[in-house]
Parts: sequence; structure tokens; C-alpha cells
Amino acid sequence: MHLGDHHNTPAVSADAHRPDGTRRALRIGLGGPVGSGKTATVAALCRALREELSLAVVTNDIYTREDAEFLLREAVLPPERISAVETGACPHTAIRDDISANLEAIEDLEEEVGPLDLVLVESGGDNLTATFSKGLVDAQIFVIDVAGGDDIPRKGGPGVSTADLLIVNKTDLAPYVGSDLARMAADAKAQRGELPVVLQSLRSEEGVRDVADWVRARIAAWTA
Ligand SMILES: Nc1nc2c(ncn2[C@@H]2O[C@H](COP(=O)(O)OP(=O)(O)O)[C@@H](O)[C@H]2O)c(=O)[nH]1
Ligand SMILES: [Mg+2]
Repeated sequence: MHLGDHHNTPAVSADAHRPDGTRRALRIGLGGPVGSGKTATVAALCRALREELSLAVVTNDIYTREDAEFLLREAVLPPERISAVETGACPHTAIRDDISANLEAIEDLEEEVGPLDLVLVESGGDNLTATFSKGLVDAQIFVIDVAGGDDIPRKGGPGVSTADLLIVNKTDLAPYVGSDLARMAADAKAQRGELPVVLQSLRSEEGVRDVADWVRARIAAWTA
């Protein structure tokens, strides 16, 4: 289910080229609370897009490499296309303030397996306030889920209100946790205006389809 216009002008960070003059990959960040489905969405996007795009993933974990290991186990991409950044104590810092470890991981991927069309950067376990630096990613997706409480869209916060795409994940669980999807959609719209919202269940047949279409549109705008 799609709400709003998904053809907004991309927020493109300043330098679209690598030092050697070639166009770098479009970089999309995925943030949101622990357990909302970021890694599962990354895995589904890799499966949906890997035949048509050259892609790679950077994960951020606090002390472990669990997200990267999950993606490796699931074999969503060849191992050399998955890179893990261990962020230490504060996962916000690595995507917002000191982004050097992430930038280095992306540049290494571009060198080793490039040219790349797309790099997905998953943030480490964080809360509702973490957003990516515009120096690190060109667009950001914020992932929340229906089991986290249906008042989250109403409460807002920078991720919910300003991310380029908001995903309300796990709609299959709504009946079990008493979440009102229509209300979540309306609250999200009130916070976000024209910015798009996708309600999805990765357990359904459509799965990540709407989000994959949104990514395709961003890639088309990036390479135009
Ligand atoms: N029922 C249901 N479970 C999901 C869905 N998406 C992800 N999950 C599960 O939710 C848990 C947390 O997902 P994960 O992607 O690891 O969350 P992350 O911490 O945001 O990266 C895992 O057990 C996933 O299999 C969904 O759409 N529906
Ligand atoms: Mg994860």
C-alpha cells in the first residue's frame, strides 16, 4: 500500500563522483528501532534488485557483525558485497557525526566490487531519533513496525517526519497486537505531508515490492 507521491526530488549529497571521475553508487540508509525489520528489508531488497543492479550492503552493529552474518547466511549477495562496520558504544555517531568508517567501507566496496549502482547502509540498533548524515547517504528510509505501537507515527520525531520514505512494517501482525493500520497511515500522513509511506508485510506475497519500486525510481533519478 502506497500513500503520497514517491517522485519527490532526491536529496542528493554534494559529491556525486568518485575521485577518479566515475559516478559513485546511490547510497540509501535504513534506520529505525531495533527489530522493526531493517535487515529483513535489506535482504528482501537484495533479492528483488540483484539481477538488475550492481549492489552492495554496509551494516552497522554495536559490538557484533550479526546483521552482516545474517545476510551472508541468507546468501542475499556474494560475500564480497557485504561489509560490516562495528560502531562501538553509540550507533548514532557512526551514521551522523563521525561517518568516516562508513564512508571508508563504501569506498572499499566500490573499489573491490564496483562499479556499483546502489549501496544500502543499515544503521545499528537505535531509537526513534537517529538520522543519517547527508554526507553519508543520498536518501534515507525509516523503518517502524506495527508491533512497536500504533502511536509511533503520531509521536513523530525526525525519522518518522523527515525520512525520504517511511516503512510501516509487519502489517501481518496488526490483528494480533491490536494496531490500527488506518490510523497509523493517517498519523504518518499528518506528520509527513507529501513524503511517501509504505505499509508492508515481508510475510506477504507482495513483500518488499513497493519499496523496491521506490528504490528503482531513485536510481532512475540518480543516473538521469
Ligand atoms: N511477522 C513479521 N515479521 C517480520 C517482518 N519483517 C521482519 N520480521 C521479523 O522481525 C525480526 C526482526 O527483524 P530484523 O530485520 O532483524 O530487524 P532490525 O533490527 O530492524 O534489523 C526478525 O525475526 C524478522 O524475521 C514482517 O513483515 N512480518
Ligand atoms: Mg538489523
